Amino acid sequence: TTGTTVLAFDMGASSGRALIGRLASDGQGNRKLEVTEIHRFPNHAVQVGAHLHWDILRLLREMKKSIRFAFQKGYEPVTFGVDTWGVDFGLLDANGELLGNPYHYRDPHTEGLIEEVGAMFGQETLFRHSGLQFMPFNTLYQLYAMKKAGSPKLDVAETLLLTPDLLTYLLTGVKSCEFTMATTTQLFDPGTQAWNKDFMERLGIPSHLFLDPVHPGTIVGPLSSEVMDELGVPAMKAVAVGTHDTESAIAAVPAGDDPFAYLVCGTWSLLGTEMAGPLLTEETMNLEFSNEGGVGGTYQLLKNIMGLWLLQECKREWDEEGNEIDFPELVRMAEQAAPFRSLVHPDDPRFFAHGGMVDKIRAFCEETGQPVPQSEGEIVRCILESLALRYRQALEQAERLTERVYSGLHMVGGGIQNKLLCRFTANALGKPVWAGPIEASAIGNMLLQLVALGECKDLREARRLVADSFPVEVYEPETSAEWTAAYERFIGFGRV
Ligand code: ADP
Ligand code: LRH
Repeated sequence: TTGTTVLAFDMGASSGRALIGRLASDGQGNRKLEVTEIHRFPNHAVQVGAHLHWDILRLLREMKKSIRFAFQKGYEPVTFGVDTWGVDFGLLDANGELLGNPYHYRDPHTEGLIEEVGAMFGQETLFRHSGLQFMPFNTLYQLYAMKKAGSPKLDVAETLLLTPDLLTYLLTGVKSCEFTMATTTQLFDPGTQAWNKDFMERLGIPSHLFLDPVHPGTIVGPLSSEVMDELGVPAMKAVAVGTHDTESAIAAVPAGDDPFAYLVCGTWSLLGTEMAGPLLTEETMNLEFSNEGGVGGTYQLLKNIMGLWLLQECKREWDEEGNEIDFPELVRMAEQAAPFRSLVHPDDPRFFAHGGMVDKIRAFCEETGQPVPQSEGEIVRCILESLALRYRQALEQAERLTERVYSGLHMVGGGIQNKLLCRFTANALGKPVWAGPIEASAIGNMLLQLVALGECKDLREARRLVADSFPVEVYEPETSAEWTAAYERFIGFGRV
C-alpha cells in the first residue's frame, strides 16, 4: 500500500539533511512511518572579515537539489517542513530581498552583552519575561549587537525571519513566523504569549520586524512558481512544523504518558523534561534552565549543554592537520584510553567559540591540577566522561526543579551513534538510557506535517507512531563506585 508521503529538511549546525517519510499501513490498522534519507550535506560556518556567517544560499541550493532528488526517485511528497538550530535569523528589505548573510550564533559580536543588558534590565526581569537561560547567542543579544554597531541593515529591514522561516520563504515566497523558534529569541514573553515590545524599545530593536507567530502544524503555502518551474516539480505545501530542531526532536521521543526526561544529543546537548507550561521561578533561572515553547502546547524545561561540539571541534582541528580520523575510530581510541584521568566542565565559556579546542581542553586540565590529556584517545575520553557527568548534574537539577524522579533518560539525535557516550551516560546516572531514534528532528518534523494533514490526531498519537516504527536501544547502568567518585570531582568545578 502507498501512504501519505512528506519531506523533512533538518538543518543541524554540523550537517543538513533531507528525509522522506512515508506512512505505511498493513491494512489492519497498524501504521508505520518509513523514513529514507535522500540527501545529506555539510553545514559550515564561514568567516568573513570580523564576522562569522552561515552559508544560507548553499543551504537553499542543497534543499532544491533534495526536492529534485525526491521526485526523481519517484516519491511524491505532498508537504515539506523545515527545522533548524535556534536563535538565528535573516532580515528582508521592503522588496522581500535578503539583506546580507545571516550571522552565525557563534559570531563574537555578542561578547559581553549578557552582562550589559542584564545591568540595564535586571536579570530577574529578563528571565521572568523570556524564560530563557542567558546564552550569549540569544536573538536579543544578536540584534542589540547590530544596533550597537550601527548596522544600516536594521534601519532598512522590513521583516525578520528566523532561519527555518527564512528557508521556507526562499522556497515559497510566503513570510511566516513559527512559535517554537520565536520562543528562542528572548524577545517573546511566555507569560503574555506575545512579542516583548518593551524589551525591543529599550534596546532600539525595531518591533515592526516581527510577525505574529503561528503554531506548529500550520500550513504556510505552496512552493513558489519560480521554484516549481526551476525544478520541474508539482506544487508541494510548506508546513510550519516544530521548526526549532530541538522541539522537533522532543516531539519524536518515543515516550508514553508518564513524565519523562530526555537528552537531544547533537552539536548541542539539550537535557530536560516536558511541561504543560513555563516554570518561571528564580530557582529555574539560578540553575540555568530554559523554558522553550514546544509542539502540541507543551513547554520544555531544558538546559543547553555545550555537547558534542567539543568533539566536533577537536576532530576538525585534527582533520585540518591532515590527521583525519572518523567518529567511530575516535570512539574506539577513547575506549582504549585510561578512565577518569582528566575531566573538563563542558559549559566553561571558553569552549563556546570556535577554534583551538584541543588547547582549551588541555589548559582547563592544567589549571585544575589534573593530568593533561595528550593523545586523541585521551582527549576524546575526557570529553565523553565529562559530558556524561554533566548529564547527571543536569538531570539532578531537572528533578529538583520539577520535584519528580525520572526512572531513566531518553536519548535521541546523531550523538547516540556514539555508543560509548550512551554507556557512560547510563553509568554516570545509575539509570537506564533508552537510545533512539537517531534522526529525531527529521522525524518530529514529519510528525507535525502528518498532524497538519490530519493523519495524526495529536502529539500523543504521533509519539506512539514513533514507538511503533523505530527500535530503541537500552543501556542498563553498570554499578560503579568510580563514576560516583568522578562525579564528586566534577561537582568540584563549581558550575551550575
Ligand atoms: P547537528 O544536528 O547538531 O548537526 P547531529 O544530531 O547530526 O548534530 O549529531 C552530530 C554528532 O553526532 C557529531 O558531532 C558526532 O559527535 C556524532 N556522530 C555522528 N556520527 C557518528 C558515528 N558514526 N559514531 C559516533 N558518533 C557520531
Ligand atoms: C540545537 C539548537 C539548540 C539551540 C542552539 C543554537 O541544534 O537548536 O536548541 O540553543 O541550537
